[in-house]
Amino acid sequence: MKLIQEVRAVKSKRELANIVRAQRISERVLREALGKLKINVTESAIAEFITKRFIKLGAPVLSFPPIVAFGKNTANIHNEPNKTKLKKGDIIMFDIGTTVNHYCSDMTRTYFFGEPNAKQKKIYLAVLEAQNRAIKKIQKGERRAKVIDKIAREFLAKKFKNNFKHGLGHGVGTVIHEWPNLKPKSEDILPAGCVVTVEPGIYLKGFGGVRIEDMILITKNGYKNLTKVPRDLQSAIINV
Ligand SMILES: [Mn+2]
Repeated sequence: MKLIQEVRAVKSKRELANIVRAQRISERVLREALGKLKINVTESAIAEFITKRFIKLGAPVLSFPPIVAFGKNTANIHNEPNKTKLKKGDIIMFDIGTTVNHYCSDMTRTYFFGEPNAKQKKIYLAVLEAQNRAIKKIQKGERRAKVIDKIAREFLAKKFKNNFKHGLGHGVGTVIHEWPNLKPKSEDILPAGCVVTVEPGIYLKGFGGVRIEDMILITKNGYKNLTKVPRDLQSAIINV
């Protein structure tokens, strides 16, 4: 017999449409927030802007309070937006999502305020590669959560030791973190029709961090990426 969490993980067309609508609204809000970035703006001002725009766009119940982090604060996995001001050379992290008819979206993007330095670039490209490897594994038919997690984790460990400090991803539905869990000890098998995040990250205390998070629909033979915001390095650089 299937557990209720496994039944709930498989989304109907209608459920999926709600998740996608929530995600598209998030993408619009992210674009707008990028337009508000300027020297000395605070994390909390940007977070408040994001919340206001979700309300204005008819999706006032957020999946979780927006995470906005500048500079060293990007090393905090769940940074609480504060009065930290944006400076040239900062890493910027957004982790945002909202709900449509109770269905959540979840997305993280990391940007550079000005040309990134060598170390910032190295972290970004490694996290992106880890994400791509995990997604490729899903594309090839791997459905064991811990194996998908391992692909990303082992790749990052070679370069950044144990600084990938959370699971690779989680299911998304009416709850922002639901079954299945993509993490090292998970016994979960991803069923076709479930929506999961793939969100590797590297966090270096005193320096900063990078996380890139997409929502993926698991299909019978592969996957569909539900996140439409580009994540190549060039797209992550904001001209100052
Ligand atoms: Mn997430």
